[in-house]
Amino acid sequence: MTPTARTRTGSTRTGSTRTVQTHCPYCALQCAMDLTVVERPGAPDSFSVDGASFPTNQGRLCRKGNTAAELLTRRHDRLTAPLLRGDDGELHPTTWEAALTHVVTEIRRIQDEHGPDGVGVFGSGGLTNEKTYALGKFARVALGTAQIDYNGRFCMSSASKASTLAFGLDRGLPFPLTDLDAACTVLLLGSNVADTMPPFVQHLEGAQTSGGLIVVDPRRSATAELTADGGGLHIAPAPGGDLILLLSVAQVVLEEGFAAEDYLSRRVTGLDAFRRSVAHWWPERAQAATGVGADQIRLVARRLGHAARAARAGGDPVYILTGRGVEQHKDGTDTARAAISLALLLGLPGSRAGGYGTLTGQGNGQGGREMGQKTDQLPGIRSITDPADRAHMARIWGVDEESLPGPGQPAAQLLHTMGRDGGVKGLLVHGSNVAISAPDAGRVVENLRALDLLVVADFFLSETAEEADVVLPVLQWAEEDGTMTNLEGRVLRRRKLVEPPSSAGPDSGPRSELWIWHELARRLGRPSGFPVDPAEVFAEIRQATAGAAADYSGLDWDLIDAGHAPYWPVPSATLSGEASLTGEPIIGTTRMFLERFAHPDGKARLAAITPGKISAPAPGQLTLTTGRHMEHYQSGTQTRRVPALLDTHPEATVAVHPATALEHGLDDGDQAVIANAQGEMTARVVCDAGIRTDTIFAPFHYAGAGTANRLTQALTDPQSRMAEFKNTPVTLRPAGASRTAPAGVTHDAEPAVTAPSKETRL
Ligand SMILES: Nc1nc2c(c(=O)[nH]1)N[C@H]1C(S)=C(S)[C@@H](COP(=O)(O)OP(=O)(O)OC[C@H]3O[C@@H](n4cnc5c(=O)[nH]c(N)nc54)[C@H](O)[C@@H]3O)O[C@H]1N2
Ligand SMILES: Nc1nc2c(c(=O)[nH]1)N[C@H]1C(S)=C(S)[C@@H](COP(=O)(O)OP(=O)(O)OC[C@H]3O[C@@H](n4cnc5c(=O)[nH]c(N)nc54)[C@H](O)[C@@H]3O)O[C@H]1N2
Ligand code: SF4
Ligand SMILES: [Mo]
Repeated sequence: MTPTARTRTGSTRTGSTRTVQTHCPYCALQCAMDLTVVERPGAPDSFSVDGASFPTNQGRLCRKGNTAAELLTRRHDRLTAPLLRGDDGELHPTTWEAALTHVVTEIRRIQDEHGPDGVGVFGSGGLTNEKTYALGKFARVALGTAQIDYNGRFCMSSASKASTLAFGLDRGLPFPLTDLDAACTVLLLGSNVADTMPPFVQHLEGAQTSGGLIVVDPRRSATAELTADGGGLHIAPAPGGDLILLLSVAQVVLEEGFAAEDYLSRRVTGLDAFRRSVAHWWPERAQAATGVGADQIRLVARRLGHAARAARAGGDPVYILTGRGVEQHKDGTDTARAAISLALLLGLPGSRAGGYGTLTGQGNGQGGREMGQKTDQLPGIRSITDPADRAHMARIWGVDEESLPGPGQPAAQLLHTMGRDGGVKGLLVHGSNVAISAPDAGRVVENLRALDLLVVADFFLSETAEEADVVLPVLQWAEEDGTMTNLEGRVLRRRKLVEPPSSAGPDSGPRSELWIWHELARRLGRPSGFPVDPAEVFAEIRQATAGAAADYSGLDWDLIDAGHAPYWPVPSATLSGEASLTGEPIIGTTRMFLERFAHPDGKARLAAITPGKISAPAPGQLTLTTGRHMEHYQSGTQTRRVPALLDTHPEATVAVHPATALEHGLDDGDQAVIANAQGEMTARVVCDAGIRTDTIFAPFHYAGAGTANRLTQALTDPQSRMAEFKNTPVTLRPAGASRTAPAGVTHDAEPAVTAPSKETRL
């Protein structure tokens, strides 16, 4: 059971010491922390961070959280004044007045020439709810552009689409994270929580010790390693093999009578179509396409089948969870849908027997995907094409419904066409470093340079900001107030502790983004509607989302400030409170779908899933997959500036199986060149006997020649428009060796049956 979490109510002051109760600036686990500043006259402030009691982290923090305050003290590279590119081609400090005047003049010029859609906006799942909401409104109302999308397209879009199709609604974890503590079995696909959310691992301990932790990952990640204790399983498919693997597990579940017949008939539609579509994926057929032995596929199905049967009879629950490893593919939606379908077959979602969840990634990855910065969406997960949703938002925003644009281009398309025919000519970026994190980053950088106007708001000069015409210095984390929605759908308070550093000149210094949009809107002829106070924006979010799927209307700023961290949806009518197991007051919908799913008939949807052609590397090629180190966050703008983190992982690396390294003339510690038709990257080889021999793994955190996204292709999932980040054909050679013909784009062929290395087999 969860220890009681005290309500996290605000700030305390003793002498020159002040502490705020807040949450980590990085990932969606949103670990609670007490952040303290000691103000010393004549000396720089000093900061300390302590993990605090909250159900997701229970006092623990990872190395990133522990060192988060170091970024508050950086002076030499913190952006403190707006920068404007001069005639000499260099960025020079300027005043806000000059910077904003330039931005507005250029926006007007571009829109006069190319229409409102000539200017685009790129947002982020790292922004607070208030900033996300205001950015979506700014794009539609002040710029009048359809061209807004955000980095969550590269993160949560496949799982979000799949959950919406299957359940009618997408909340990453539709249950409290602490429900996992009681699990006997957890199937974790393509997620490396031991590195990406270390305090999360404590919630897997129950499943781990009872031998029920099953991790699916082409390499023996730190999380896969957890299966070594207690008799869990590590299954190592070839990258992209997950879809057929899941369909085959489902085939065995159906064939061997493990399906939850009663639950399926009461709560689910589409079973027959799904059953027909998986019927031919018997394990012996699936093993060639997945790189996983038929015996292992059966073993997974039987373990899940037995555990779920016991759970339905009142035993410990069973969960199926997905991460980016299975979702960031050109068939990521189908793969997430297959995971959900398996959970439905076993009778888990919306029941006490367990459930399905996706592990949201960015700090506000959940709120960020529901406040209207997605190109096809309005706040509350309203649809930008639905007449009733448009009418509601037009009323809230005080504009004509006809003036609201429709959907624009999703992230990859926006970035791959900008600066070219048919693409935007101006782009405003808030909270993303696309020069490093977007697919086919080489093309993205070329396109950034081709724009007439690139405006980047950041607190450091990211690699994307380096390309900008105008850089706007903004507030970071502990310098601003706001709310964030964590991976369980709980709405949390981010609290301001300190003022931003001042700058040398007058009329400069970092400003809040709410202020920036207020000022830009005013200059663009929208003098009202863009408040600078986050509490005021939050009040508008309540109205905007009232009656919508992601309903925040029953919340208010003071309630969240009082530390209740409610779970959405919170329609006004349910604002009554519910006592949790721990006595902590909780408001909102802790467990979703217990009575009904969110489709109009209350039922979840199964449907036929038909995999497309299977791609496999051509002879001589390897599959590159990408991901994360514990010490670096995303494009690394922040964590590459924390010395302790940079020292641990100072440069790009590539994990290569020792046999593969030998075959390619490489040894541990050598510099290698990884290449294909998109580009090349250079990385230091780390020999890893835990990775498949046909697969190599590189983190995407680095700039310059170490940018893994120089290699990723512009392929996207047709349903979610997620990019293919985790299955890229490449060649590998020692740095300095002569170049052989680069690998082309994915070649469609019968898949190579490459057995996982001995170490990765069970
Ligand atoms: N340290 C750190 N933590 C983070 C972040 C960070 O940048 N750094 N980012 C945050 C964000 S935004 C996100 S989205 C989450 C991401 O969190 P995760 O989803 O855990 O992160 P990844 O490392 O991208 O991928 C997870 C695993 O998928 C495996 N994988 C790769 N290809 C495949 C495949 O085809 N199939 C399967 N089954 N597995 C595959 C990789 O080997 C990797 O171990 O982390 C959050 N937390
Ligand atoms: N190859 C490969 N590529 C990937 C992935 C992968 O697994 N493999 N994962 C994808 C995923 S899941 C994600 S989420 C993306 C993330 O990649 P990005 O979108 O690049 O995310 P960050 O590196 O977090 O970039 C955030 C930038 O915004 C700044 N920033 C932080 N907070 C704020 C704020 O409040 N306002 C403003 N204006 N700026 C702020 C930071 O300093 C930083 O420069 O990368 C994607 N790219
Ligand atoms: S796990 Fe995520 S939220 Fe927790 S301390 Fe680490 S980066 Fe911060
Ligand atoms: Mo992400």
